[in-house]
Amino acid sequence: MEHRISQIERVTKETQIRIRLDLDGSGQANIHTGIGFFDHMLNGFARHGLFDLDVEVTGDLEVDCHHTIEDTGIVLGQAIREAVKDKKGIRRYGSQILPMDEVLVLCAIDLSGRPYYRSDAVFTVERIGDLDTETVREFFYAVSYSAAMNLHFKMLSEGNNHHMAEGMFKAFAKALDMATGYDPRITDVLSTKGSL
Ligand SMILES: [Mn+2]
Repeated sequence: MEHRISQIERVTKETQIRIRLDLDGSGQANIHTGIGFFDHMLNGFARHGLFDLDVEVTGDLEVDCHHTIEDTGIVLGQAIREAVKDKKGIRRYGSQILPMDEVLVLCAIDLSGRPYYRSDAVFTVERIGDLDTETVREFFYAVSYSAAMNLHFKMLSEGNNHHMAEGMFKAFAKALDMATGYDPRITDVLSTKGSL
C-alpha cells in the first residue's frame, strides 16, 4: 500500500512551522516545538496513532505559548486534510475511550468535511509544565477547522491535569487512526452524497 504522506510549511511573523505526516507510518516522531510538554503530547499522538510525524516549530515563545500551539494545530489539521485526500475507502468515523490512571476521556471524530469542535474538558490548573492549559482547546479547535473534521471530547472522569491533557491527545490519536484507516468493504467514499 502506498503511504499517505503530506508535507506542509507555514511561515508568519509569529511562527515558522514545518510538518510531515505519514498516516500509514509506525509511530516514529521527531518533534521540536520549543515547548517540552507540547512535544510530549505530540510524541504520544504519533506513537499511539501509529503515525510518522515530524514537527519543527520556531514560535514567538517570548510572547507566550499561544501562537506556537494554535498555529501548530492549524498546520497539523492541514496535513491531515491533505493526507486523507479524497477519503476513498476509509472508515470516516473514529472513536476511542481512553483511560489514563484515574482519568477517562472519550474522543469521537467524523472526517465529514465540516468543521466542528466540542469539548467539556475543564482544567483546574493554569499550566502543565510550560504549556498554558487553555491552549489545549486552541490546539484541537484549530485542528478541527483546518482538517474540516467534526471533533468531540468528553471528559468522563476528571483528575490530574497532566493525565487529562495526555489522555485527550492519545484518545485523539487512536480515534484518528480508526477514522483514517481502510475498511476493505468500503470501496468508495463512505457518504450517501458520494463525496466528503
Ligand atoms: Mn505524561
